[in-house]
Amino acid sequence: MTTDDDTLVMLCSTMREFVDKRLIPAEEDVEERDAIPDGIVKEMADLGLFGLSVPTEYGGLGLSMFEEASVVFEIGRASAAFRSYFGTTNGVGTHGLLMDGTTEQKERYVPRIAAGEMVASFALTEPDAGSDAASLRTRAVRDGNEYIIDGTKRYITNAVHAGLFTVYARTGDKDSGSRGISAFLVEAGTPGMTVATPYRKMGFRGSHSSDVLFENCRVSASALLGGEEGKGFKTAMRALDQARIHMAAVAVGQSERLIEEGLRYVTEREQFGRPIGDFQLIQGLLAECQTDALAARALVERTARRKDAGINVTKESAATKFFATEALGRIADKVLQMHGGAGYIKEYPVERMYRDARLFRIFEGTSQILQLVVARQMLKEVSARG
Ligand code: COS
Repeated sequence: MTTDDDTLVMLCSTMREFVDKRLIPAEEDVEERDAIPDGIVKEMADLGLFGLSVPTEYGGLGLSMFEEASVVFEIGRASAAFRSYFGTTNGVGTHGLLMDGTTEQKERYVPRIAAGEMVASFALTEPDAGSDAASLRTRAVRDGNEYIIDGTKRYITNAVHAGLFTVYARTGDKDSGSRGISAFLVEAGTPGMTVATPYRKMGFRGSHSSDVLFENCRVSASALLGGEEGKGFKTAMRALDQARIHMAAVAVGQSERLIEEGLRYVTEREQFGRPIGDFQLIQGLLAECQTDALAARALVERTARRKDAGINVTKESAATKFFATEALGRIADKVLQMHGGAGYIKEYPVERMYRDARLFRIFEGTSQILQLVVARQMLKEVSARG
């Protein structure tokens, strides 16, 4: 741990208070207006949420993975849109830069990112390259002291807010696979780059995802992440390893909030002359939800501690996101069921949370891709033992 236990407890209780007093009361407004109020974005920046995992030398909070997960359990209780606003900046949009960027690249961008002055976005997915990330077709061709980028990126979260994009593009030939992919730091407003109107999604209102189009977009050769071609795919995979632990922690926060909502409802709602929480079938649902949430929390904590210990957690982070997000799906469904008809109308947060929960099993690796990552690592471990 980089922070002592008391400091972490204080930080988490500050976050809990912020969620209860500022974020939860603003949820309906965010849902209605499909936007996070500027004042709340500023408060999130002031609390350091854009730089949770950024080292203190760049102005971040410098939290370990365990500490970051502890904070995210709290923030994750609020509508997922709030976390999403700083999520790419604190996560996939910045991890690659921190892990593989040159000193100049880090000094140029990371302090502004950590201060919340520059939103960072992660541009990997394409119309024909989602789960099969290594098949991406966006090209970056060297031309003197510049690269020319051409291609389309899809479903890029926070693209409309971003000041910086880590764009994954092919510098090798079309058959170069994962080894022909490089990462570029592209600033918003670079000529040749266009951010499309955000998609209308099932949930996550207040969080925006758009296509980003590159047409003859020239960037300086100094935008090549780490100054070396062909390293981009591994950068993206390592960034996702870390981001999946963070995402699993958000899923735990959402699960715990759903359980709070369920408990409130079953203790207030009366049928057959008693609160419905008195009935054993409802108690069964409560116990299943609680068990799933406890198991997910324990798994996130274990994986985070192992990452902090310097252990490769590719397998564990995939398993953790897989379990925690599937658990969230089960919990959202059961808590809605406890609400009966009330769960299907917009007056109760569970209706929104049920729709939001669905995305967790898709972004930053679908459950199916995560299963594949886990099983492949297991088989690799067997063959390494010989
Ligand atoms: N960390 C470091 N290196 C990794 C890695 C990781 N987690 N995962 C893969 N690599 C390396 C491999 O070791 C291999 O290196 P060598 O070329 O030196 O052997 C290289 O990257 C290619 O790996 P692999 O052969 O496993 O790539 P595949 O194309 O077969 O599959 C999957 C990779 C499917 C796991 C990958 O494409 C993936 O995670 N897809 C999902 C992407 C995703 O989550 N998208 C969501 C959008 S972002 S919000």
